Amino acid sequence: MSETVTAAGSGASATDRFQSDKAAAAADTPPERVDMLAREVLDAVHQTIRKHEVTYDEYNALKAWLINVGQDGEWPLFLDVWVEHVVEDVATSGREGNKGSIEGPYYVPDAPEYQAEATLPMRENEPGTPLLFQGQVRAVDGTPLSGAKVEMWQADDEGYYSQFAPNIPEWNLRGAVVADEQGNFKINTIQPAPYQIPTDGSCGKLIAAAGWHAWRPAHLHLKVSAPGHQKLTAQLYFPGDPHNDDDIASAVKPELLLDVRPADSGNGNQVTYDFVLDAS
Ligand code: MBD
Ligand code: FE
Repeated sequence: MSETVTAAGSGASATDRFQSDKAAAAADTPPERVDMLAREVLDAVHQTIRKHEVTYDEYNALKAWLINVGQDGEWPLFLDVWVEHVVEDVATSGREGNKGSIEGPYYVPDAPEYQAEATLPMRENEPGTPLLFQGQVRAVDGTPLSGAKVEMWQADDEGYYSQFAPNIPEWNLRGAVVADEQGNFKINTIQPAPYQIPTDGSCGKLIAAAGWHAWRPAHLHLKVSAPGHQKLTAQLYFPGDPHNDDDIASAVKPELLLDVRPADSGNGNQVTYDFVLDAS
């Protein structure tokens, strides 16, 4: 029997991933700052309770829900969907180069590396519309960034990510492409499907209880880096997607919409998108 896709399955994978890649690199935050931040967050919670006269039943429902978020492994999903976009905004507000967007819970480092013109790893007859994604990486002053690295990861045509859903090859639709001397790259992939965050876990319960929807518009994830420059984490979106205007993760910006056209090859679509990186 094949494993099914569950919130607890993808949640456990995302939690393990985070614990092994990022949790150890905890910020060295001074106690004065921890004190200030913790107090202000708690003050905001207390104020909300007083303002809306939160009941014991509601308090206990919240307590049970918070316990379940952890048990489902959905803290990475919860935080990346409802909090990360503000952290990203604050962290990148001074940049002159490309707008970025949130990383989300499904990045995996050290994907297979390719030179300048590549096809992302995919299954034989990978379902979906072929997409040629090409562009150039430059500095703010227009200098091409020779040897820049473009890491890309995305959902498949059913909205599933490799390593976070069962029965998908390990590096499916994940790769790192090293641009040529002129900073140019060409990546062959397929167009991802819109993504619905798991509805059978705690995040899904919140969405249902609040009468929200669980959709993110179809998107490509990217990290673009070059020596001496700030790494750009971005997502790119497809015009016409019904959820570009109401992404559950609030991670769409107008600068991140692609201008997709029929491919010159006659096979699927193509799009050109250039990246401009700020100096570090
Ligand atoms: C995703 O694919 C995603 O990109 C984010 C930010 C949250 C949940 C799923
Ligand atoms: Fe995603």
